[in-house]
Amino acid sequence: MPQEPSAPTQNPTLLAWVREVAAHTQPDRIVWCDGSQEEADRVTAEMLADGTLIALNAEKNPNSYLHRSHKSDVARTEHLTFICTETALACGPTNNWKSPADARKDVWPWFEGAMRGRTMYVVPYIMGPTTSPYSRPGVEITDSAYVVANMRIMTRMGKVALERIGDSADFVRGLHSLGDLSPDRRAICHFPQDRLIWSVGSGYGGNALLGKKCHALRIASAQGRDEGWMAEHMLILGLESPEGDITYMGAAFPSACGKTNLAMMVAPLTQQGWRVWTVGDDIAWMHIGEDGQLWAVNPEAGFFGVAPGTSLRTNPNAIRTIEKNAIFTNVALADDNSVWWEGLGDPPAHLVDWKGDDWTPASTAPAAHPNSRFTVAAAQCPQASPRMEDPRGVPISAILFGGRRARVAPLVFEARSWQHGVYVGATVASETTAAATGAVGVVRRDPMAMRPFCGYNMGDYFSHWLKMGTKLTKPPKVFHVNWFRKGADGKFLWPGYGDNLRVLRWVRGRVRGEAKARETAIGFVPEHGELDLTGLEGVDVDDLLAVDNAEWRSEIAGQREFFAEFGGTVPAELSLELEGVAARLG
Ligand code: GTP
Ligand code: SPV
Ligand code: MN
Repeated sequence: MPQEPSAPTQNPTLLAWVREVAAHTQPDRIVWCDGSQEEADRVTAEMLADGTLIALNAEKNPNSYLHRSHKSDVARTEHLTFICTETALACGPTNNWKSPADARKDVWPWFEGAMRGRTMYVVPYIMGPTTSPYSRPGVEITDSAYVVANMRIMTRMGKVALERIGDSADFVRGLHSLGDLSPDRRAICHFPQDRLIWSVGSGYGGNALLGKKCHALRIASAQGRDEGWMAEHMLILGLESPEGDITYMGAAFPSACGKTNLAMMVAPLTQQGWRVWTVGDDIAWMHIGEDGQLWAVNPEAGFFGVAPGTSLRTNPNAIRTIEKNAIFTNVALADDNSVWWEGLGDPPAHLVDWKGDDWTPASTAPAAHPNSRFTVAAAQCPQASPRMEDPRGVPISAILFGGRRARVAPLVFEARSWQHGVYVGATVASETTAAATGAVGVVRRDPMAMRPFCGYNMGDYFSHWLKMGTKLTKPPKVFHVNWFRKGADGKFLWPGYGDNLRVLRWVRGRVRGEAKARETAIGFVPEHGELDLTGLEGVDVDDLLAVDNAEWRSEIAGQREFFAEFGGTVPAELSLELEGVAARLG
């Protein structure tokens, strides 16, 4: 057993857990993280010394670093992610189930001695604005210095969190070890009833930064069900009009389907006077306010954003945000120690790719991993909303669901009601992306973009959505968008990125009762001429808004099959909405 340093807390629950974990994992040393600059400098220096980090060009990327993760550990591993409830029914058909007893039998032994020769970091953190009543603390124990550095950016970490926890036992416990990084001994287990997470065998993103998907979505969604609030895979943005009013919206798109980009969007020149304020880019915690509206806070303090596709043209705000103090993971390294990824611009004649091998423009494999990412403080975003730290959050007037659909889903449509909107969210389908391991480009159902992140049976989750709606006197209007529709030539029909503002303007218009719509079988689409297309050339908006009844009839068949997988836990209201659409399609 290592010598226990004088712990900066007397919290009996926390001390007992740290002791129990140390006895089992047997680290060489225990470090309690305080979140100070001095500590960050020390941890960074250690990672530079052992090769975990590579320092980037001090002029082009000041105070920024590159990390290359293990080649078999580059994305979330959904097939190794488990919800450990007593019954399989509580977990539901969209999650992998492991009983708590089986988790203790199968996974706990992988932690035994796992931290030998390593440092065990105790990382207290807060998800949510420091003084918000909606914020929730957690403690992650990890043997990865990279995780510590990322958690410092992504959460309010250290002393401030320990103070918030005080002597309370009410904090989420997350145990993380790199283990031997073998996919054969990798598991990410969630125990919603115990507010506990075990993650072993991966050092990457959502598998390892336990405050993010594990706590702020899987555990928090179960907590929200119990306590009457919602934890969602949503960006939060404020759309400011030339008149100065701001409409706040939440948008749930599956992983790598455009949340960061929409949240940070810069309006095209032809849309002068409009601007978007970023409140969050990945997760929203939403509560019912005393005014009967839905209020959202961003539980995170940073962005863990997809690098490929990010450029001055597509997302100038992101480029400015990552100019300094950033950690890049699995991007390519140029000869001058600056970073590069597909979509950034023309590649230099030589690069070192994400695996550490030489790369030239003649190489066939991508230089940056398709799921390579940047970690950066949200406050560095030039359009960071002044409300980002508001303890009450922001009032949400519209919720957007969306996915990547080459066909079927039009550019935008509005749901008929909250209940119809819950059905629209529950039946979202999207092509899979590199954000998780497995095949890319396969259409699957991803309800509310939460399929990989819901900590309980999604049928019950749909009921929770319906129940929240009955308590809202002013529920947000619900929309579905699709930036990814393709033409017969296989090219995107819509320019996307900043031009998505045109769709947000119509959404605002609908919220305010100003914009006109036309009814279709699936919902309301913009009336002709209602989308401002000034300055856009060669965009066939009729094609983009088309609702093909034949395509939708087979879509409905797929939705019925999906609901049937739940064996009766899908609320009757949603089947009613489904059959309503089917009837209107004829
Ligand atoms: P997670 O962090 O995985 O939850 O993803 P995200 O939803 O925040 O996705 P992000 O905004 O990082 O976008 C993922 C990829 O989609 C990037 O390569 C973007 O360049 C691309 N993308 C984003 N918005 C658009 C768009 O409007 N049109 C097109 N064609 N591509 C887009
Ligand atoms: C996602 O996959 O939705 C992400 C990245 O936001 S990760 O943190 O790896 O989950
Ligand atoms: Mn995400």
